[in-house]
Amino acid sequence: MDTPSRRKFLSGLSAGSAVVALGWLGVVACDRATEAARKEKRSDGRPRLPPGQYLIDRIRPMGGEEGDPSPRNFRLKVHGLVERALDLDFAALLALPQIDLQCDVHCVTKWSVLGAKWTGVKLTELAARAGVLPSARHVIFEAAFGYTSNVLIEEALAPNAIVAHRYEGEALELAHGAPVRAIVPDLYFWKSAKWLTGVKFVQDDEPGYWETRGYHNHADPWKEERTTGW
Ligand SMILES: Nc1nc2c(c(=O)[nH]1)N[C@H]1C(S)=C(S)[C@@H](COP(=O)(O)O)O[C@H]1N2
Ligand SMILES: [Mo]
Repeated sequence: MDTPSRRKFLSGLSAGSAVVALGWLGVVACDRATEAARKEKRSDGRPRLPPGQYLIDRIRPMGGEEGDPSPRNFRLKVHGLVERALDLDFAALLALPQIDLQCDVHCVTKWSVLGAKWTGVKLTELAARAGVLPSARHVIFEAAFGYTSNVLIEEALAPNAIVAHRYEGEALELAHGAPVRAIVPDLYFWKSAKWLTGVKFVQDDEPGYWETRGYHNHADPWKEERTTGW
């Protein structure tokens, strides 16, 4: 049997197996990178890749209620336990000292991205300008439609915690929090509020959107603090 339809069927088969083989090669390459990252150590001695995570190349859009992406309408309030509250528009944010940050990102759904590049302003910069009071213990990130996340002040004021407006050299995309999001690389990514509207310094903890829905209050990827264990 060598009919046109059979030939079509056979060529379809080989095209199909080529796609399967390419997909398989991709998986193997990715597994190698994942294994290498597991063996690599960070400067703090922890493995580059936290337990249970696998590598992908670019952050994935994970949803959420999108805020207004227009820089023109953007305002960021830095408030709470501070000497002088700040209310910054986009130009005022860009006028502050900017840093280029390269960091690893870990999502609780188990993907990680190594060496993600961000541009923005350090939380320590905002804290210094607002004059954070010594009584402040936690930072609450506030975002569009009431999304919040809570971070211990010493973790929010780590040198790699920033508010970012660029990812991989481009203005932040809407799905990733345009125009500005928080980045706290050493905690699971849900702490990194997108469509950021406020940074509030408080004394008493205020568990946020996911933290009041069963996610772990602290979210350390190396301790796999994913959920409260429901
Ligand atoms: N405002 C806001 N920020 C948010 C969320 C959200 O729903 N709303 N989701 C969080 C969660 S659960 C994750 S995993 C990351 C995902 O960021 P990404 O979509 O840029 O990958 O954003 C976090 N920031
Ligand atoms: Mo998430």
